[in-house]
Amino acid sequence: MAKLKKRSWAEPFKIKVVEPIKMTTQEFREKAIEEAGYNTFLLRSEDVYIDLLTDSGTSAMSDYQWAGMMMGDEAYAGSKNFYHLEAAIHKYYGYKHLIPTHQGRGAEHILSQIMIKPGDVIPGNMYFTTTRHHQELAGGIFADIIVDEAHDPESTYKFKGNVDLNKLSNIIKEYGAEKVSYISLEGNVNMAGGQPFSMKNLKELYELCSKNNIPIMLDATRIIENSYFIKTREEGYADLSIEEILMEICSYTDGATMSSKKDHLVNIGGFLALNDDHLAQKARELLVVFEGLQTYGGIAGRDMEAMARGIEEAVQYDHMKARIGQVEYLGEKLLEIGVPIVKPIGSHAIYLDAKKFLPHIPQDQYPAQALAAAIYEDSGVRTMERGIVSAGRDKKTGNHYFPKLELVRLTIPRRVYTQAHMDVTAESIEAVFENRDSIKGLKMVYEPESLRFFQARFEKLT
Ligand code: P71
Repeated sequence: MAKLKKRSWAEPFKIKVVEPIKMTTQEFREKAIEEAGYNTFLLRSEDVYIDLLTDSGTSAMSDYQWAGMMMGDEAYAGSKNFYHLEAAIHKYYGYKHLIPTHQGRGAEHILSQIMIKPGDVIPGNMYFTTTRHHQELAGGIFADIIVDEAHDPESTYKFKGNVDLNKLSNIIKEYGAEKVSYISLEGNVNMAGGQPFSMKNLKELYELCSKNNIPIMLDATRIIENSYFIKTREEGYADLSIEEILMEICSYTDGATMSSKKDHLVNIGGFLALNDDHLAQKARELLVVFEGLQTYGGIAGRDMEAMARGIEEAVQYDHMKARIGQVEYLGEKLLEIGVPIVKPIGSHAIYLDAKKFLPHIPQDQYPAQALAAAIYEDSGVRTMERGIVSAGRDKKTGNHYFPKLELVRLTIPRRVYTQAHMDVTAESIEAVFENRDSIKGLKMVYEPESLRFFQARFEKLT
């Protein structure tokens, strides 16, 4: 027998329940995407074969989590599941106050309202759509302080989520530290391609912020995945557990917003976590107006239990190795084929570089949107535009933002698809790549005022 050259990862679970998915024809899909205004958000999920729209709320829960769902204490006040979740946050993240919210943007809303004064600036390592929107609704101005490498899909820098401290210093000089509400620091930066920051960079950021009395608020949505990258990519961290790395990250921050729909392996839920007593009190006052009572904040007791249990599972090394291993498997296949993708491969998704994929389509004809539609037409694989449509318009000038990154995201739900699904996906992308010259640009025929990507409608240009 040939000697084994490598030892593969495999999922640390077996499958107990399956959900059949529908197979459709090309003709059916062409009609479906046309009816959806060439917007993958407007497709019916039952018309999708492999759903790579998002990793948000799409995870498969474990039997341990499902068992927890049966233990839901749906009391209006003081549910025991709240205390389980609170204990999990203390144990794994270390924050003092837990303020549960229905999902991540609920936490962003409250954080923005309690911390941002009109005219303040909020520096961030790139932006996330809902995060920036809530900052702007509170009267704040977002300022991008991510390293330049993050805007370059070709750069293979290992920590493209890092903050450029010079950019931050310049903002502090320009506005004055008292005008900086907080640093909005995202783990595994979604819009940059799922790219991590390093612990070294965070420590330097912490020093600079401490000197200037500026709090750091973590977007912890994928911070466990960021912790895995620190373990596997950063010198000095290989022997630490994901748990230890996670706790160290949080120790340099003052609080966090969380969409549990990602790292925590649940279908709904999120929270705001804070260390400061006074801020937590202000947050709870808003919580009861917008979300729910302080011990449920818009989530059912059973869902809080599933979150608490999901956190325990998410920090397991074997889980992360398989989760990120699957994303890398798909990414490496695409690289072999020669498809332009953002490098290095991130934790939760593969991002196609639509500018390179479709160089004949100008950015204001929405190349990423057109590519996402073409992939659906080819195979029923649903992806998401992350380019000019997602970036929206500058409120002052009314012009489109023209982001450097014009991407299509193939987002992998956790514990849901198999390696064969990844193969089928890669083969579809290859087929679309071979026929790329025939793909046409789009015209926007309906544009919502904010977060337009969710509901905008398009027509094919001829
Ligand atoms: C994703 C999502 C879900 C989404 C949101 C908006 C547009 C399209 C898709 C949600 C995030 C996120 C980060 C880093 C906060 C939220 C909001 N991501 N921060 O990637 O990735 O959380 O959806 O629970 O409100 O598909 P929420």
